[in-house]
Amino acid sequence: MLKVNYYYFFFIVFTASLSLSTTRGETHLVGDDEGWTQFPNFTYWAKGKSFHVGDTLVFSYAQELHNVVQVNGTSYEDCIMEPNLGVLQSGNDSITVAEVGQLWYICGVEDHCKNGQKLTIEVLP
Ligand SMILES: [Cu+2]
Repeated sequence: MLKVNYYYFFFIVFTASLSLSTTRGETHLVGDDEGWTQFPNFTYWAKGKSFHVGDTLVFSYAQELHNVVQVNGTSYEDCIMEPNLGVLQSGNDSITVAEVGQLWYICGVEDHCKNGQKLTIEVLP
């Protein structure tokens, strides 16, 4: 009887923590301490991380040097600034991920994207 209660208790704790983590979402500081700049490798940065709906991406950068342009996959590959998906330029931009799927971001300043200032992530449920 005692054993059964124990299992029940852990089940409750487990389910509670699970629902807590899915509703809160995780915050990812893009590029970690380096931030959103030209030279970190964002493919490397994203590797091994998982991104879920409800998570927040924070792009931190010097406002006069960079911006964040959300693009599609083709524009990402070719570094085409396609601003109709949105341009962020506050220097400290938070994006809360709302949907499952692939997301692409580039810096639209000069040739920063071609120098590697681009990030793509796959958002999981
Ligand atoms: Cu830039």
